[in-house]
Amino acid sequence: MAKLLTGLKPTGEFTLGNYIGAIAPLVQMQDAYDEVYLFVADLHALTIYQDPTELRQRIRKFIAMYIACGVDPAKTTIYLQSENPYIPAISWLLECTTQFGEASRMIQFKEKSKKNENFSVGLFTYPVLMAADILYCDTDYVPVGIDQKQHVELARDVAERFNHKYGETFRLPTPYIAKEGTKIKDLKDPTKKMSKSDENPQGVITMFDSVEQITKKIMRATTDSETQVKFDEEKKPGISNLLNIASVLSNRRIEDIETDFVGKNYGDFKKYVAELVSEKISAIQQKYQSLLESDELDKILDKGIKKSIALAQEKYLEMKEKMGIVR
Ligand code: ATP
Ligand code: LTN
Repeated sequence: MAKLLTGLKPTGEFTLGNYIGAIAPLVQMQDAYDEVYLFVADLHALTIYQDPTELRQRIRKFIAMYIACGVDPAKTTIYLQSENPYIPAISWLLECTTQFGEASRMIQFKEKSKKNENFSVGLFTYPVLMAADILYCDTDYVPVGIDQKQHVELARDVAERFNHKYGETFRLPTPYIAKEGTKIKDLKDPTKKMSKSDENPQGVITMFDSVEQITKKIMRATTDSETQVKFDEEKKPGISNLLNIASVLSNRRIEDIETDFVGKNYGDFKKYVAELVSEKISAIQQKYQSLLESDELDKILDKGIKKSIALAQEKYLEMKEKMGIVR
């Protein structure tokens, strides 16, 4: 009974990086697992202030986008994290099993707290809430981008500690990284991650961009002063990033794509990548539009949350009992 679970924060637009790092691997694997869970991590979004009107719209957009990207609601349980009241309750029990020191080592916290002078306590406890998301339903694998690997490992450590202290309660989760090192980089600054909360939209492709926008962004992507289309993340981060994107979207090996462009210039290569990305995103957008307007989404979410609550309630009661908080 192998299980798979992942979630995305509805902060900013859904990016090509999110699609490649988290959703595409889940779509590929959804048939191979007995149970698959995918949720919108709306409680996680609150760790950094979000405009409530925008957040409300975005949550629905994310759900429609999941399904448009190929997540099948018949196979995958789709839900909103905030509609399950047992998840924050489990998170509290886990906070008391997590060491301050280990939580302090989280790189994302260090980076985000540096950027934000008045950061919230939630930004610090965020990985424990994530551990609750992962552990309540005994997930085996968590498909995430490489930046989230440390958080999944924390969930595993906390689960192990809980099992050791209170008896076998949780399955130990493993991060599933789609392809070693697949971290889609910003098109303008290919040394950093393509991120939805980025200030410069020119470096970020969102799943809502038009063909014109996609083409413009890719044609203007930062490259280097050489001419050879070759994968070399150190010396040619821009070209390597475009090769990564092209390889994932075309399901072809990087070496084969390199061979196609021997003797050609960066412009030809960029045009190829722009066409691949545009084709993929346009097809997804067509499905997305029709979903957004249908009441199908509510039915899917109602079904998903019912299953999620039943599992979380059971786990919460088991944890409480084992920890000694009973009447
Ligand atoms: P933020 O910029 O607000 O931190 P984000 O764009 O990093 O947001 P998340 O919600 O943190 O997005 O990530 C959702 C999932 O997408 C995670 O599994 C994350 O690892 C993955 N992901 C995000 N950006 C990329 C990227 N550039 N390449 C590969 N995977 C990514
Ligand atoms: N922290 C993740 C989103 C997230 C998640 C999860 C991913 C919240 N809970 C559980 C996988 C499993 C992020 O920022 N991308």
